[in-house]
Amino acid sequence: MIKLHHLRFSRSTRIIWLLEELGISYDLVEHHRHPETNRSQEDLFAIHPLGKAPTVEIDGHVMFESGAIIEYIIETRGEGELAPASNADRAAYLEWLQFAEGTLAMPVLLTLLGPRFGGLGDVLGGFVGGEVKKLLDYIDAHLEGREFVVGDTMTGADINLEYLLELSNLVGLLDDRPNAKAYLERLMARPAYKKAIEIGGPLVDLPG
Ligand SMILES: N[C@@H](CCC(=O)N[C@@H](CS)C(=O)NCC(=O)O)C(=O)O
Repeated sequence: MIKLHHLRFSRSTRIIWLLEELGISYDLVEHHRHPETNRSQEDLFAIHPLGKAPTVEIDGHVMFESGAIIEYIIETRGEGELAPASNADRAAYLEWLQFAEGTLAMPVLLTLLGPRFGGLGDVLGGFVGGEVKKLLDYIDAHLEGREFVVGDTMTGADINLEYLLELSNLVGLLDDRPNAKAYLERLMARPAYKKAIEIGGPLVDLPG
């Protein structure tokens, strides 16, 4: 049985969503952020020295890093679901699966976290703003006429990307990117996504 360590208000909702899409049963262990620092606490560090969410206990391994977890679960338990429908799409699939955390996450998260730490300043702010614009424009253009980022069916790449688009949307970054916004809304309307939110709570702790 997969044991999923879920941190409230975090990316680990992705893995709840993945498991709900695939109809795989799992044990969920809920962890909470420190009320002041907003970081992981000892209970998550007791599972893995990095204290990151998501972390899963699977096939005798304690595994972190969303993209690897998504790929491993799809490969070992997906029975073809959420994998690219055609082998010809595999290169693009791996590229998009890794793009979310490898390239998009840092500038999006710095944009969101910057104000909490007194702003990014002109130089870093300029760099991050330029990256966010370039990357979100790229995603928006790629999604023109497409339902999913790869092929004609949903894959793990869509699940990994959604979290960062949802954060981007919260700060208005998708307002002028209609393809990305419509794609995000389609993903958020999926029954398994809604179930994941019911189980794991919202991705972000919004005031009020
Ligand atoms: N690239 C990693 C990032 C993992 C990560 O930073 N998770 C955040 C939650 S969204 C976390 O564990 N934050 C708590 C902390 O670092 O103290 C992944 O996609 O799994």
